[in-house]
Formats: sequence, C-alpha cells, structure tokens
Amino acid sequence: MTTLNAPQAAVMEGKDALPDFTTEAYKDAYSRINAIVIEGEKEAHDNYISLGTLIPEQADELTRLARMEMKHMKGFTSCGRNLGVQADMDFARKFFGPLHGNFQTALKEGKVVTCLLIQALLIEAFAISAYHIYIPVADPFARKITEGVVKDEYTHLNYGQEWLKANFEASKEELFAANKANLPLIRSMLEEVASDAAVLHMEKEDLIEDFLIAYQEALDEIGFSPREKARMAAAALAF
Ligand code: PL3
Ligand code: FE2
Ligand code: FE2
Repeated sequence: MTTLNAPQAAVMEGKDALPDFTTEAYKDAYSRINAIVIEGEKEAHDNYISLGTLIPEQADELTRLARMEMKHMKGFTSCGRNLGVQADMDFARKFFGPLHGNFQTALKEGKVVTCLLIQALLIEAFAISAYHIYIPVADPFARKITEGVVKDEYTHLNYGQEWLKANFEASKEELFAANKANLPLIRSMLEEVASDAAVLHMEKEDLIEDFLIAYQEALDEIGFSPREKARMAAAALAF
C-alpha cells in the first residue's frame, strides 16, 4: 500500500525511523491520539464561536477561525479512517475535561482574557508542538493533512497574541492568574499522552521543547519581560 511507506521504515534506524503503521500497538495508540486531536479541533471550533459572543465586534473573524477548526477536525478524522482506526472519543473528552471546564467557567464569567489564554495561546501552542513533532513520523496521508493544519494554527495563536498585545496592561493580572491555573493542566496532558505518543515515535522532551518555544514567543510578542515569563513558567513547575 502506498500509504505505508514500508521501504523507508525498513532502511531507517533509530529515533528517526518511521513506525510500522499496520501494527496493533500503533493502531491502539493512534485510537487515543487521533481522538484527542479530533476532540481538540472540535472544542477549538466551539471555543472560537463562544469567544465571538465575548468579542462581538470580531464575531465574523472568530467564525472564520472556527470554520478552519472544523476543517481540521474533518482532516484528522480521515487520517484515522485511512489507517483503519476507531477513535476513542470517550477517552478524548475526559482528556480535555479539566481544561474544558476552566474555559466554560471563564466564559460564564465573561473573562475574555482567560478564554483567549486557554484557547488561542495554550491549546494552539500545544497543537503546534504536537503537529510539528508528528509530521516527520506520520504516514504520508496524515503528513500532508497535518502540514496544512499547522499553518492555520499559527493564524490562531497570532489572533490571541495580537488581541492580548493590544490590551496588555489591562489583561496582565488576569493572564498571570489564568496561566497559573491552566499551564499545569497542559503539563499533565503532555504527561498523559506521552506513552501513546512514544509509540508514534514522538518524544515527550521534543513535545515540551516545541510547546515552550511557541508559548514563550507568544508571551514575548504580547509584551512580557523575561522575568515575568520566568514567573509564568515557574507556575507549571510548582506542583
Ligand atoms: C486547535 O486548533 C487544535 C487543538 C488540538 C490539540 C491537540 C493536542 C495534541 C496532543 C497529542 C499529541 C499527538 C499529536 C499527533 C497528531 C495527529
Ligand atoms: Fe486546529
Ligand atoms: Fe487552531
């Protein structure tokens, strides 16, 4: 089958070797990772629609971002189908439960800054790191789809970044608090997905590194000083 890339897998060795996409172990891990990504894209869609109610003057732009997430969800659904994998959606909903709960609470309280930090910074940086690390070890079908998606995710991260930059002074205290409450959740989510990701030949250290680069660059752009960024990183270490 052309999608399996067996010749490369056979000649490559070590960390960069492509996994065997046909094994039960691969499909089992993929059933959870694929579900996480599908659920993540679906929740991202819903979150941008919700954000449109908090920032009504940008509802059109936010609807445009939401539509992109729907397209991502469909793309990743086809990746699972292509490998003959049934996504474990119950697992994925539980996986996002705590972060989803925090977003919903902030939404009810009208806390636009917290909602933006959760969706447009943390979740998008998490997605960007996951997709970057996945692309070199993906099957050719999924690779093409993921390459298209990752470009969009930068648009989404950028949206949150620009809004928060324009409202920096007024948002600062809420950003510190939202970071402290939610960055540890991203860290636990990374821990939780690590063993399945390893089966896909994705290393936890690479995921963390790539996440921190995307998140820190966004915080830089928004206007945080090196000391403030260190303070925010410390919030994820102290638990
Ligand atoms: C928002 O645009 C997307 C939200 C999705 C979040 C996904 C996090 C993914 C973590 C799992 C790591 C493996 C990635 C494999 C890609 C198929
Ligand atoms: Fe997306
Ligand atoms: Fe996104």
